Amino acid sequence: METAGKEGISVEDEAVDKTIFKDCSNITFYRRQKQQLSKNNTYRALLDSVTTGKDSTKFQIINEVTKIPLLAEVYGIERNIFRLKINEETPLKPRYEVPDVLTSKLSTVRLISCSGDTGSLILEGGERDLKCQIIANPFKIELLSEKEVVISINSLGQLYFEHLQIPHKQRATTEREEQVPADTSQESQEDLGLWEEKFGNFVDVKANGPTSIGLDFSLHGFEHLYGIPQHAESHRLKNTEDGDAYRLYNLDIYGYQIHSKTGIYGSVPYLLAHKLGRTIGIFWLNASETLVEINTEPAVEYTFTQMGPAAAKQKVRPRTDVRWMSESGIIDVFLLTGPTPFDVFKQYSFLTGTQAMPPLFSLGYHQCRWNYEDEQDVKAVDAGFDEHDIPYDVMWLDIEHTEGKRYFTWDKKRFPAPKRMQELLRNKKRKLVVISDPHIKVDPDYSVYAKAKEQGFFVRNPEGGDFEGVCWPGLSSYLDFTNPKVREWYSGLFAFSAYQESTDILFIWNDMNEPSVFKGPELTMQKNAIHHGGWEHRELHNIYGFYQQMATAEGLTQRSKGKERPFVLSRSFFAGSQKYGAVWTGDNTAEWSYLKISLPMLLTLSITGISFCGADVGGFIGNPEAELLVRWYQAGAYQPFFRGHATMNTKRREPWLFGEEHTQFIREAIRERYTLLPYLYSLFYHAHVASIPVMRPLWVEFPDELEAFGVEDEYLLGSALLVHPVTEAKTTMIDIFLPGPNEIWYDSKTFAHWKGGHTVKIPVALDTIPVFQRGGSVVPIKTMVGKSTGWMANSPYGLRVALSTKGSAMGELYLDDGHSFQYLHQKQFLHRKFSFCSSVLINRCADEKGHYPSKCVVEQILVLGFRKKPSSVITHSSDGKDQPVAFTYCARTCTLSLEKLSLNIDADWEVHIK
Ligand code: NBV
Repeated sequence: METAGKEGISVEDEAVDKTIFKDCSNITFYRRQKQQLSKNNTYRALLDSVTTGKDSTKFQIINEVTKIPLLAEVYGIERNIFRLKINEETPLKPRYEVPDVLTSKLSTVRLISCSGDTGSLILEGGERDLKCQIIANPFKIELLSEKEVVISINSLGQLYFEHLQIPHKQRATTEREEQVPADTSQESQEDLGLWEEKFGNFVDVKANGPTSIGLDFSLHGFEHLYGIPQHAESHRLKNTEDGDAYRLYNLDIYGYQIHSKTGIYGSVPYLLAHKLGRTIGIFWLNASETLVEINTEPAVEYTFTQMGPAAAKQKVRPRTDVRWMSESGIIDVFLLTGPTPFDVFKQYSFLTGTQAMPPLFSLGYHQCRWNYEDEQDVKAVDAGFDEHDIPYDVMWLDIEHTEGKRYFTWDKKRFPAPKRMQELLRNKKRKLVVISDPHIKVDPDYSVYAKAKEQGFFVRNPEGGDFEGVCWPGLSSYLDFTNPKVREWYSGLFAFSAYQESTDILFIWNDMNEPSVFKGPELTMQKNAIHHGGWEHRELHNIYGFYQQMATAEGLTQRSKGKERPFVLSRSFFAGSQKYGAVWTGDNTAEWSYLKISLPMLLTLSITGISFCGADVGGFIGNPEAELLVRWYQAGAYQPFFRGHATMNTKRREPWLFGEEHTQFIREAIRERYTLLPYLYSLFYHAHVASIPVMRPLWVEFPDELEAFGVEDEYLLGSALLVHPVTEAKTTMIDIFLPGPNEIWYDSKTFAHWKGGHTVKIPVALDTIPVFQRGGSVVPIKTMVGKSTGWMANSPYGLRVALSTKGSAMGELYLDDGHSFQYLHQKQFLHRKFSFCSSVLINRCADEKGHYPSKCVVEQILVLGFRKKPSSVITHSSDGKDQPVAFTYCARTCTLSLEKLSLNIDADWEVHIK
């Protein structure tokens, strides 16, 4: 095997070498910012400098010690979003402002200064009663809603801004010398890494000196915070101890530790806070290394007894302080004011875009392994699924499929006829995904390398040559995806004419795009590498992978002349990556604890815009025992991206290798996934058009229920299914919290029901997946499962109707061709609405704009919670024809089942139960 080793980590050795990765004590901008705290460096806003333009209100803020002014700008943005930018007024050169993340449709709302005294200024302009108060001395901003302070900014005085300086050598005679902050003495330079920072054997030479920024936010009344992926941590953010901030720095950490605030693979610098009655969001648009500290002051209640017999009570609201610190760039922060969780989701997607609509096949099951060895292996595994009657949609090929890790090529010995192999898969209505990493083997005979080199498309080192680092192919250069020309060229590499032996069933997987550099500091690119426009890598590290996925998705779209939806899985990501495809949680381990942590990790991604996410089923590293593998398949079947994957040197673990009983349980889990695809696809449509996460933490659906705020071992898939995967070995009983005192929940297998608002204990066997359907919902399913989604296009539908306590239910179905953009450009889609009320189920059009002829029928309707045996059931079609229907009723479970129906999915009809 021609594979370069990763320093400090061998594939056999599964422990993370901690000396490779930094903690806060090794991060000098963190130490500098912490030191500043003690110095009482206050800022004052100069309110007489205020100018109000069409888009923003500008004013100066001045540091009381250094007297250097900063320029602050406050913007009102449609949908009740505020933006605050703080930059140097006259920087020596421009500071990095993150491009390409914000959607182009952003429009500002003119803010009007409505009142204030000499010491403050109040701005308003949003649709609701929201005001932004700028307080001059010390500088502070308060966001008010109905006179209540929701967020205050810089109330702890942690605004921090390191101004660009002329490097030492040139500095002596310039007038700017006075502007250098007092703590840049020779002594502190060494300690605090102003111009140079050491870590292990690595020295980061900083051409621009210290450039870090920071700011604090106090969230009043809030003690539940979520977001800022990616960490292998709980869903609810924890308070950070000194030296233990959440780190946002995209790193390749093989077998990452769980319950750690270390940054892994991707970063979304965005958090949400929730309390009874309000949800808010803070989006810190910065792509450099970022740290977030969180500190909650709990609510306190004081009782004054001296005031007479009726003791007076005074309550101080809880408060959470959040401190953001970034290594460079500017302060550019968006306050999303909610007030509901769904409003915040909309506000965030208004800024960064919504989830791309996935092709239907990509919601099926994916089979991956590092590596499927050769064409024979692929054929055998593919046949194995059919032999064992297990559906799957996609076969994956890892790095060994290439000629010496030269992406876009094939290892001719292993894969002599890639097109033939793809035809085999195509005939089975299946797809292929192959890997394409961002490092390019240094080899003048490799055309991708030669062309990129010739055009100057690689990231450069500070001396001006191409940056070269070690990765899988050995010595490699890294494409500079931040350059639009490089992206355009790279996209072109996916054209059928350029990518030899590729066909339209081949899709792409971007790995190692943090980027991973084996001999680099923290296994990534040195921060002083140079990108397009002369920007240092430090400015944009966290957005590198985002750009690769963007260019890849663009390439796949272009190869079909804009007709077909792409599918791209990326390991690294940033805010807005949802527009380009799916992400996964990287190199997890085959242990129960990793199965368990996958839930909060995916919930966190889901609420930060990235609905299409998953974790390697089975655990990438190590060998899962049969029970763990079964449980992982059961969990994965109810998660958005569903892929089994394993590292090399692990035992083969295709679903049928663990004995008949376990094969059966895995088969059932995967088949259940396929049954649910109409529901899941409809949820993705809502994520795509309305920014509603597919996988939802309980607090999102039950925002008024305190008990739901900390739940992370169960979640809602859409609003109708509550899923509580089993994540512990040998479980025979499980506690399930069923939220909502006015809700009723139905066990999706036994149909037993419970009132919401408490925890129930239910027995579980190895084939039990605890899933509960919410009373009041209709879930569309497929009644027949095929070999893959392609085989199910015309298979019939079923409706699972779960009645609310009032005897009603609602649900939807979205469908289209499952692969093209016709739904968008030609409105070729169907959107149906099902409602059940007064014993009548109605199928109606939910969106008249859409048209899509479908041959599918609804053949089965199951009504849960129907209290008495009906005397007759009649279907009523739109042409006025009535037909009696046979039914069965079970009095014990209160279920009414209608079978052998033939009701067109795309027609209006009613079912009357008498
Ligand atoms: O390409 C090989 C693996 C891949 O299978 C895995 O999913 C990625 O997360 N890749 C990492 C590189 C090797 C890690 C040891």
